[in-house]
Parts: sequence; structure tokens; C-alpha cells
Amino acid sequence: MDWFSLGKLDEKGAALNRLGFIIAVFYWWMNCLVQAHVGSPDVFYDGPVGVYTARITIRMPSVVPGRAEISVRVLGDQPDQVSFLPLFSRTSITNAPPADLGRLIAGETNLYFGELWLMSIGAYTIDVKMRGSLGIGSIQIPVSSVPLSQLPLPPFLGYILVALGALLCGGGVAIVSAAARESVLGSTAVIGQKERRRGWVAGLITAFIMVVFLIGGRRWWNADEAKFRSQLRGGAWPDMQAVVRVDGAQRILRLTLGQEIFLGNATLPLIPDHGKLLHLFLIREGTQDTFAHLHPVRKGGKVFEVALPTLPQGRYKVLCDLTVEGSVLSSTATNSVDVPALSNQPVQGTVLKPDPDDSWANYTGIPVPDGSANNTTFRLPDGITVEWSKHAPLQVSKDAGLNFVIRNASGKPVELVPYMGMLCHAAILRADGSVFSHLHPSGNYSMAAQSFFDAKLDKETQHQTPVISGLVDHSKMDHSKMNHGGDTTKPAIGVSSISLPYEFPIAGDYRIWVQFKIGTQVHTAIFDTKVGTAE
Ligand SMILES: [Cu+2]
Repeated sequence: MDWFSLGKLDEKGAALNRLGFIIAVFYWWMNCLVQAHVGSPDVFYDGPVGVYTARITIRMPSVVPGRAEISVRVLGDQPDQVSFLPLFSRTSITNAPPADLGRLIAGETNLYFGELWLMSIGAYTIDVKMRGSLGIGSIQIPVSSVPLSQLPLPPFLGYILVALGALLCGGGVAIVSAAARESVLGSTAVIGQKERRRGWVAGLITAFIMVVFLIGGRRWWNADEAKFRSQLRGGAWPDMQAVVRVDGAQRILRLTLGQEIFLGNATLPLIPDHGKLLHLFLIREGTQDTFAHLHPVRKGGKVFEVALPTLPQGRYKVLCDLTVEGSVLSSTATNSVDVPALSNQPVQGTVLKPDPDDSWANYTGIPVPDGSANNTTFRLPDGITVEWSKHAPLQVSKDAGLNFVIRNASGKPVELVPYMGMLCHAAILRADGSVFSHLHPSGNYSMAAQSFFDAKLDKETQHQTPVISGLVDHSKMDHSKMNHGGDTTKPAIGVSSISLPYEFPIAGDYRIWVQFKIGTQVHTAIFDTKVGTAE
């Protein structure tokens, strides 16, 4: 069995790699016994791959270097070959290695699988290519390669490694000492006092050199580990301060992002996603009956502001999606903020206009349907209904079956129009706040990062005119032509059904907010659901 294909190496595992094949193989064997499991933020894509259509799942490793697992289910016309290639944001695409071929899973006709090593911390795009009689199709799916945890080194493994190290060092001293003492003597010669002394001196010098190496090695190890720990992204990132200031009838939410993490930088450079630097979600804590999707604007440096809509007072969870320029890493910053009651006093300062794409909903006292049941329907106040289609009981790491049909008050399917380029924006939050995901029918990857890689690919392969500054305003892309609707066999315009590719990472209670637009009005439906552990 290929030892590279086994186990997720943690930082210590990666370091052991450098110590030599024997110890690495030994570590790998022991690593198989490590039971620690760390959840990883998987990435989903659903949509066209050139002339083909596929649903792609990328299971991200929780450590770096780590191995991403990719599965591709091709829908409709089948290609002859599916291949995967990870492209790193900081290296030239033209220097990329050859792509890995996806394996057709035994017993399946359209499910391909592959594994890719992500060796560095930073943004990658996974280039998924399909070749067949219909031609070649490809799609770039950006992923953030960041370590989420450090796997512990079990004490018994440490003791075994120390014993092996001692054996190695002792053996080295003995070999050098014996060589100095006896290697120049004939087979019948007797070892004298002089030879013994020479052996002792050589042994002592070797032992001294080994001690120096061990001290140096320990320092390198500690420095490497400290660097790794500084890059751990166990939860939300970057740091975010949130305060609300009241000016008459206006309540302004002020966010300061990356003040601690980007201490040396005067500003936080961001790439726009759907034409907005930040996508902010506010969810009232406790009742979770109030939801807002807002777009703060930069007031300078790391400070952003947004005028709050007519939300009721309370403590709100603040979840802020962003993509950092340079590293192209996408993340969610989180915090909580107290929103005071709305006043009817006149505004003294400047009135901050809301973004036209801001939306919010307050459903105080309205029962939230349980999505664990089949054919669950949420009824909006104006009679519009959103039905969560029949699905299997929800389980961890299984298709969440997020398919919704929207009907008007008379029960007829409605025509959805894109809201910020997408037929649907959905937010998923675990009851304890430990899981949050922002989804679209095309998936949950960062559109901003995808635009960055599209531009990089165009520039470096000179397929098209290079895009100035490498940035693309994704909101100007016509997503309706990309068929991001629920049923990929129908045109996106005119659909009233939504399908969101997603798998819940851990079991628990979740609330889901589903946003869509009819005419000029954005609507938000909510569902609760339970997710069980996989069998
Ligand atoms: Cu969205």
C-alpha cells in the first residue's frame, strides 16, 4: 500500500517526514492508530462543467499539508475522463504539475473520485476537467487551505520515538567509536591502550556533535510548531469588533475587521463578492426570529459601517463573509452585538443610505416548520409558500436534500429573479453557533476567489485579455446563463425551484434561512431541522 495515501499528517507528522523514511513510515503506522477526528469545511459545487453538468464535493483536510478528497457525480452526458488539478494562488498556473485522473467508483456509472495533496497554507483552486465526445469542459472551484487543528501526539508514541532516537544516537556513537578504534587494525591485531583512547575520543566528539544537532533540531521543531500554531484557524477569522451607535432614528453598525491579526496593516484589502466587500448576516440570538443580510461599506482602513434596518432590539449574532486580497482566503468573522431600540428622534449627523441589496425579515411569534418532516412548508406573511421537498432523514456528510419549491398565494409556481446574481442565498446556522454556512444553488465556495482564479488563469495562459488588477466584479456576471437554478435541465429564468448542494458537517439542531427574489422584493423563508449522525 502506498504510504502517501494513508493518514492525515499533522504538523508533527510533516516534520517527521523530514527526519527520514524509517521514522516517517513508523509514524504513519502509528498515525493510523490515532483516533482524533476533526471536522473539515467541505466545499460543494453544482452546475455546468463546460458542456457537462456535475455535482462536486471537495472534502478539505483539517491540517496542512493535507489531502483533499474530491468526488464528482456527473449528471446527464458522460465524459470519458475526469481529472483534478490543484492550482495555488501564489504560483504560476503554467508551472502546475500534470492533473490527476479521477477513478470511476466500482459499481457506479457516473461517480468519480480523486485525492489531491494541498501542501501549502493559502488559497487553491481545484481545476476539474472533463473530456469526452462532447468536448472539454472545466470549472475552477476555489478552496482555502488552512490548518484547523493540531492533532495531538499520543504520549506512548512520543516514548517510542524517544527510545528509537536514543537507539539511533547510541548506535551512531558506537559505530564511529568502533570504526576509530578498530577499522585500521588487521584481523589478528590486539586492541591496545592507544586504540581504545582513539575510540573514546571519536565517540565523545560524535556524541557532542549529536547533542548539538539535537539542541538545534529541538529549536527548529519548536519554531516550526510556533509558526504552525500561529496559522491555525480553528474558528471564525479574522477578529471583528462590532458596535452600534444611535443617531436619532438611525442605528449604525460599525465593524472593525482584522485589528489584531493585521496589526501592521493600515487597511484590510478585500476582494468584492457579488460587487460587495462584505456580506453580513445578523441573527437575533435566542429566538433566532430576526434575520438580516446586509452589505457594510468601508469608512476607511479596517472600519466598515452599515445602517441597520428596522430590526427589533436585542442581542444579535454577527457573521461577516469576506475574501482577503493577496492570500485570496475566504472566511467568516463573527461576534455579537447589542442593537438598541429604534428611536423616532431626528438624525443629527449624516444619513447613511442602505445598500439596495440589503434584506431582512422578522418572524416573531411565527412557528418555524420542522424540516425533518417531509414536504414541510413555510408560509410567508403575503401568502407565498416555500416547500422543502421530500428528502431522506438528514445525516452528517450526506446530501442535505435542500430542494425548495416556491409558489404564490394561489399555489402557482412563481418566477424567481436573481438576487445579487444568484437565484437563492441561504444561510445555515447550528443552534450553538458552531456551524455557519452561506450557500447558493451553485455551491458554497467564494465567488470572489473564483473570479480571482478565473482572471489569473486568463492572464497566465493568455486565453483572453488580462483583467486589470486581477479582480472581477462577480455581480456583473450573468449567473442566469450559468444555470444555477434547481433543475439543471431547465433554463434558470422562469424556475420556481431551488436546489442547494450541501452536507451538514456535524449532527445537531440547525436553522436555515432561504432567500429569493420575486419582482423587486426579496423574501426569506425559515426552516428548522435536526441532523443525525451517519450510520
Ligand atoms: Cu449569498
